[in-house]
Amino acid sequence: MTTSPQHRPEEDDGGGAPVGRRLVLGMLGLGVAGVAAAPQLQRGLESFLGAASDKDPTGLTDLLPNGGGFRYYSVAASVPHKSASTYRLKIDGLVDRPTTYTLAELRAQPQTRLVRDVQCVTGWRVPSTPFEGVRLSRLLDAAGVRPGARAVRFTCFDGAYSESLTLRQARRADVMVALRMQDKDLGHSHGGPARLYVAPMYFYKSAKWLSGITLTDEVEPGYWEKRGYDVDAWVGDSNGRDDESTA
Ligand SMILES: Nc1nc2c(c(=O)[nH]1)N[C@H]1C(S)=C(S)[C@@H](COP(=O)(O)O)O[C@H]1N2
Ligand SMILES: [Mo]
Repeated sequence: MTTSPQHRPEEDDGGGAPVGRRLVLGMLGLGVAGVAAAPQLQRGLESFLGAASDKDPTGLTDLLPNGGGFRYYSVAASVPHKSASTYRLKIDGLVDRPTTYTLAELRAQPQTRLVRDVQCVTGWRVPSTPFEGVRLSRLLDAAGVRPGARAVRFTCFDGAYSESLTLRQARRADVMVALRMQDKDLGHSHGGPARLYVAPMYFYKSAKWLSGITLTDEVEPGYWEKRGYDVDAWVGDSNGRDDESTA
């Protein structure tokens, strides 16, 4: 047994098994009822499927909702869908001009495109993945960050997940509110209509279904960080488990 914190949403308090895994287990005839009680089976299945798409000997991971080497992660059992007309992103806290953006307003801002590897802390990686959206620094400047602000907290309309960055990290040019991924509008399962994208950090920093950006005086650890993950999640330089043996 390992003593390091694990990255297994299906074992968390309140969460359900990720939909993609239910789908695959169902396809394999294993049923759904035993999933939450059978993390060992879950891990066995994961190694059977391969840790990344290019190692998947079965092609089964292509049938997951996200396909393309991505794993679907949600700590919430179900997440409401937001459309272009119902989506809102609110920026508040220690700012001079609290602002609520519609999706159209976010799309009307200058867009930045970045192509980097996506790296989950459990070992899977998706190389050269394009993300497009609005630089977070731009939204922060528009809101007028007050001198006392030191950190940014992100909240999600799944009602469960949260993330955080220092203000300095949040102002980096490779941190954005992403509206597109792989040259398509961000779909629901990848956190659409808008997610945070923190290119230089492990993918758990990239909060899906982003609904709130709050300027605060200090960093408040996010969902996984309260459960043992590093707040400063630089790829290759934190968590000490960037390898498949711990997935
Ligand atoms: N709201 C929310 N955002 C989240 C998560 C989550 O469970 N809920 N999981 C994180 C983790 S651990 C990873 S690896 C990525 C997965 O993104 P994907 O589902 O688009 O592959 O989302 C991150 N953002
Ligand atoms: Mo992850």
